[in-house]
Amino acid sequence: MNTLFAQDALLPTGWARHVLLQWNAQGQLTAVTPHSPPGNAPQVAGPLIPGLPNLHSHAFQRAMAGLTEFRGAAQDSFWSWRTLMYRFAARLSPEQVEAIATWLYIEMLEAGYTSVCEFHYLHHSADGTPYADAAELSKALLRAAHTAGIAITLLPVLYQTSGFGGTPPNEGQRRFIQSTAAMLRLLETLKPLCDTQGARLGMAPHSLRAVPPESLREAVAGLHSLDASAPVHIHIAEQTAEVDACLAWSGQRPVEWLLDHAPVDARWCLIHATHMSDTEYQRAAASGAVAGICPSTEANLGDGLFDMPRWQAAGGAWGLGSDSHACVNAAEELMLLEYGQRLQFRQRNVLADAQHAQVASATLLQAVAGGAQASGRAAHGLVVGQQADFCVLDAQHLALAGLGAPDMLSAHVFASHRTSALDAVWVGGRQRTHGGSHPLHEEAAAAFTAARRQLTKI
Ligand code: NGQ
Ligand code: ZN
Repeated sequence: MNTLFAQDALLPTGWARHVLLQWNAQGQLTAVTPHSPPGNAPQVAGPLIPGLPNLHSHAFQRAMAGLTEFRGAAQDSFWSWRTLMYRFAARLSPEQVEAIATWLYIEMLEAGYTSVCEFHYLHHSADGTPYADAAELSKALLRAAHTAGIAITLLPVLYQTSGFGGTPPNEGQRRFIQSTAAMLRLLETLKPLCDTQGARLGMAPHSLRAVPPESLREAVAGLHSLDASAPVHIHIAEQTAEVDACLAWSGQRPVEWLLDHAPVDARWCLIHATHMSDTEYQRAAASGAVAGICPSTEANLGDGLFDMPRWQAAGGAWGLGSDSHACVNAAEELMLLEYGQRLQFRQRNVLADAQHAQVASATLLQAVAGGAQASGRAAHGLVVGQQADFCVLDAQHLALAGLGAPDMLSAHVFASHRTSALDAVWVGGRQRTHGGSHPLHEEAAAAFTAARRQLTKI
C-alpha cells in the first residue's frame, strides 16, 4: 500500500482538503494532491500532519529523567546537574545504552517525532579505554533506531578538553575523549553502515569548551571530504558562564568566535544558541545555520530563553530537540516554546506567522523545515520528493473530537498536554504506530525498566 487519502492535511503551504498521497518503494512522496477523489486509497481517520525531526538527543539521559530534581547544593545549576549526569554516564553498559535508546526512540515515534539526530559522545568503556570495536556504542544506537523504525542522523561527538584554552579533560569525561584522527577513523567505519541502514552520518564537535580550534578545523574538513553535505552540530552558548569563559579566552562571545573561525553555513546546527548579542542573532541567521532549540531541557537546566522574534525577523531557520529527554513529546515542546516567548514578552500567539495565524501550524511547519535541514534528510514535510514521514491525529481523542482540522492541531499542542492524541505515525511510508502505540511498546518498556532498575540501585 503506497497511497493514502486524508480529509485534511497540513502541507508546507497550509491546510489542504481531500489530499491524496502516493510514495515509492524508497518511502519518498511521489504525489501530494489536494482536492482529489479518494479513489481506492485507504483513508486515514484524522488530519495528517508532518512528522517532526528531533534535532538533538542524548539518548542515555532518558533513563535519568526525574532523578536530578532535588536540591543538592545551596544553589543547584546546570553544572551541578552535569556532575550527576557524568556519574550516571560512567555506569552505563552497551546493553543498557541500547535498551534505553530503543525505548526512547519508540516513545519518540509515539509522540510525533519521525527522525532523530543523536548527538553521541559516550564512546568508550566505563574506565575510559576504547572498546575492541571503537564503533561499539555507535552501532548500539544505530540498532536501536533500526529496531524502533525511526530515521536517524548519527552525530559522533568530538570531545577533547574540559574548558577553553585546552584544559585537560576531567575524570567524568573519560568515556568521551578522542583524538581527531580516531574520530575520522570512526566516521569512515560508520559511513557504509549508515548508508546501508538509510541513516545519515554527520559529526558534532561537542562545544568550543571541548574542542580546540585546530581540532575543530581538521574534524570538519575531514567530515566534509567524506561527505560534502554532512551535517555539523555544536553546543554553542547555553550558559552565561560559558559565554564569559569564551570572552576571557578569546575576547569574543562563542557564536561570534565560531562565525569568525569556522565555515558555518546551512550544514550547521547551533544547539542552544541561547545567549547571543543582537549582532550574533543577525550574523548567525544570515549564515544559514539552523538554531537548535530544546525548550523542555533548556527550562529544566535553567539555561535562559531564546529570542524567537529576533531570530525570525533575521530570517533564521530553527528546529526542536528533546536533548536530555526530561520531556519526550513533540506537541509539548511546541507548547513550551510558545509559552517561553509569552512569558518573556507578555504577549499571546507570539509565534504565529504571516501565512498561519494558528501558532501550532506555524511553529510545526517551521520546526519541520529547520529540523529536516539540520538532520540532512529529505524530511521537509508533505511535499513531493520528501520522505513520507507523517502523523495522523486521533480525531476521537476527547481533546480533539468534533473540532475542525486546524483547531485539532491547536488542541493537540495546547490542550492535550501529556496525553497522546496521535493515532498513527509513519516513517518513510511505513506505519510505525497503530492506535497510538508501537508494536514493540511492551517489550521495549520492560527492557528499559530493567536497565533503569540496575542503574539506580547503586
Ligand atoms: C551534554 N547537555 O553534552 O549532554 C550537555 C551537558 C556539557 C546539555 N548541554 C554537558 N544540555 O554541555 O558540557
Ligand atoms: Zn546536548
